[in-house]
Amino acid sequence: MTDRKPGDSGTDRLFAHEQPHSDFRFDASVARVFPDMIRRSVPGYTTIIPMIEVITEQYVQPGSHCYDLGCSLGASTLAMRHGIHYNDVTLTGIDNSADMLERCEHYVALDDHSLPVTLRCEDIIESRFENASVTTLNFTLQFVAPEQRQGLLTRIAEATRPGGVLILSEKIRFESEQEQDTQTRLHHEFKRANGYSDLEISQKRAAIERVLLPETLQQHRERLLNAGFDQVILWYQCFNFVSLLAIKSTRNS
Ligand code: GEK
Repeated sequence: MTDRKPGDSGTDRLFAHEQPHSDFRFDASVARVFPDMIRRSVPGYTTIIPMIEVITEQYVQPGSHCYDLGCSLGASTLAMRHGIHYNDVTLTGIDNSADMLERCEHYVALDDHSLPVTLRCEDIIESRFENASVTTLNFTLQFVAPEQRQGLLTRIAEATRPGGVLILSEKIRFESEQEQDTQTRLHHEFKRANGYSDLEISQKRAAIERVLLPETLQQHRERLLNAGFDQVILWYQCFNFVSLLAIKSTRNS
């Protein structure tokens, strides 16, 4: 198709032409344009990434493990890496898309930080976590089957040290139909302002509808508390996209 190298990234035109419906998948064509796609589609993404570095720096503990679950091309992984100033900390990025991880390896290699990054191609539902201080789910939980979300978060909370955190960013939905409509319209305006056509917006929406299943802020809060986190803070919101900080209290130590 092109002679681009794996580290190159293209402009997202995946839904620019009329095409038969198929569910969205994190395949090679998505991996090729992913940095452009996520920046132009997710309000706040370009703010959240550098803040993941700031939050990691605050909560990482010496001798602990850090995890980036659903790491894609490693933007959140590298933000975490730059926030880690202990050389006895491990950082692991996990994704179940081999196409994404293949490109992720190149971005990690191009990055100038010395902390080793381990990349694992696996389903996070089956991953094992231990001795964690900072774990990130940056727009990944929304792709996990709803009935598997509580179990995953409980395993993360159990593996998290006192004083450790989970950074959880998600697209959310709203109880109020009126707010749902307004926030969705504003999100689509954001995409239009970033150069997506009405056709691209509607075809992407149809492709992702059965794959990305958003929940309300209250559902997320309750699940995180049930999982064993002690405090849940909404630290960022832009339209229907939020990021939460779930903290495991030091009192349990
Ligand atoms: C970033 N965090 O740039 N197991 C492993 N990986 C999964 C699973 C699963 N069960 N389900 C989905 N993924 C990144 C962005 S993108 C968000 C994360 C988006 C992976 C999937 O392959 C994809 O790479 C990632 O989660 C979600 O900060 O595209 O909106």
